[in-house]
Amino acid sequence: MFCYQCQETAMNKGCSMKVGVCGKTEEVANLQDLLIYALKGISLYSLKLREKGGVPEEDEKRFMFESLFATITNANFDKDVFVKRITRAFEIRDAIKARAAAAGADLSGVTHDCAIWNGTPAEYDAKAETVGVLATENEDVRSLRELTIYGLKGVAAYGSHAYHLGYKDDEIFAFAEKALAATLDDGMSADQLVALVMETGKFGVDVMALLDKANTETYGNPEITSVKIGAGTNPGILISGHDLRDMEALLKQTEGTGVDVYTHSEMLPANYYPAFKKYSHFYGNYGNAWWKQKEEFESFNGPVLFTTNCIVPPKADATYRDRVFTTGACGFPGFKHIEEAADGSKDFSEIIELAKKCAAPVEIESGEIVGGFAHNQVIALADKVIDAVKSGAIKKFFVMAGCDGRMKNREYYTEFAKALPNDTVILTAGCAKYRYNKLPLGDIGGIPRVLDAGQCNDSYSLVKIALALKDAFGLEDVNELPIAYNIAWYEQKAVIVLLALLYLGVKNIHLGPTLPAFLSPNVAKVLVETFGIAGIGTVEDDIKLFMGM
Ligand code: FSO
Ligand code: SF4
Repeated sequence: MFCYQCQETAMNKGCSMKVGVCGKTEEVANLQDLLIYALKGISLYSLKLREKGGVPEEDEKRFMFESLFATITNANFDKDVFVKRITRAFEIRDAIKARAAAAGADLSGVTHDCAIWNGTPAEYDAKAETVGVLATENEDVRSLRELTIYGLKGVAAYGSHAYHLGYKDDEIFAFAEKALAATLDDGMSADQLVALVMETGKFGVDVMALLDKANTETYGNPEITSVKIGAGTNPGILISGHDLRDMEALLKQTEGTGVDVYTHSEMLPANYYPAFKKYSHFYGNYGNAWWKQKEEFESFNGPVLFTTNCIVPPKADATYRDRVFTTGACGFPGFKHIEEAADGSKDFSEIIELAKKCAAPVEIESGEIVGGFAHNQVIALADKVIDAVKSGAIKKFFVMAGCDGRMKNREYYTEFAKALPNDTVILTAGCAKYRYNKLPLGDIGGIPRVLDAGQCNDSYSLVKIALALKDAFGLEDVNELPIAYNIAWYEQKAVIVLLALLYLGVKNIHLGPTLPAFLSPNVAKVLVETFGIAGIGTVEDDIKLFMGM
């Protein structure tokens, strides 16, 4: 096993023991590598099929994206899922190969082992050990290939959510195939690989725009909302992850059952959507970011539904193990998985019946938090915001989007938010917000000092807001705005958010709490020299740096 895809990787070098820091076993880590390898094999033939005017089937494209998604940190820990997916990947690969051949494609050049290996499940473990990240020997090539693949995982996650709502774009699928195939090409120069990374960022922008369209056209534009963070007296179901279609299905199916619905972690922004606010049994948000789940699922008392990452393996004595359900790309051995029916629906009745037998949640905090500052809402307030900037009431915006995590060094973000001068505003998205969204930071002339746009994919909103401000101030370059970027990352969706920002030309992004282990020194140097990427320092030094003091 060797995995270095997330921020919590062992010693900021790589997880190479029997179990990763996230709890992923060696077996699962290796099978994930083999699945990615099989997807590369599919991609080689998909490209050939496309050259002849063909296109992979819908279920094949969806399989590709959900498979990439399943390998994201904390998404799926279930070995059996990966064995099945690998077998299915080889079937799809061979089916696409046959269709490409039938269409007249010349397949004689497709000789890579991933396009032809056809072992049985009994052989997967041994094979998997030979196809991982370290199979690429040159550390810079490995770094750029993996940066591309991690970006693609983010693209695939967001693309999957959009797909669930019926929104898709074949260009994004085609790019993913091209990029996966390119990671096998030993003839690519470092410059070509850097260009591939940038192109991945372009598709990051496209997929976030697609998901934004899917979410807002289906459920309305997020609006300013006060979200209750206490607990009621009815039993509840806690829903986590990012999939709004699952959210809607759960709200519909729980209506009139006497069971309330609460969001956890990244599902908090569901509270901001008009289509969900109409449900009176949608109580509010319970708890904090993903990594607090071991305590918060205990006190919640009722069932929990994961629609995506981030799952933390429960402790041996966890009482909630039997009341956690997964759906979509995520999974954990022992958690019940709710499959999608052939018509695309999901039946959550087992979760609802279980909830009815559970005690109401224990209240762990009380009050309300305010959010819903996605692009439409902020642009509606643009005059107020622009006036505040022009009058000097707002000196600077800080984009503090991304992820939260369990390591102590993330206390930096709470301290940084506290130390920011009172004439600054934080623009946030993703679970990073939990480090400061409950602090009493006040407002500036009615504009809250923490503006939460939504989930990590809603970082797209932050970009739209920045571009609107650029136009409003008549600036040429988005970097001329009084906006600083101090972003926290954890997993691969944050990687695609970062690549999207770089593609859009945003400079001088500070990334923490540590720089990715998968950036080799040379690749890190390119990012520093070309984009001004930097890590974080002490709160005091960074405030001085950002405020130009
Ligand atoms: Fe957080 Fe987890 Fe949304 Fe991530 S819950 S860490 S970047 O999955 O996707 O922000
Ligand atoms: Fe380690 Fe992160 Fe990989 Fe888990 S996802 S094995 S913590 S690098």
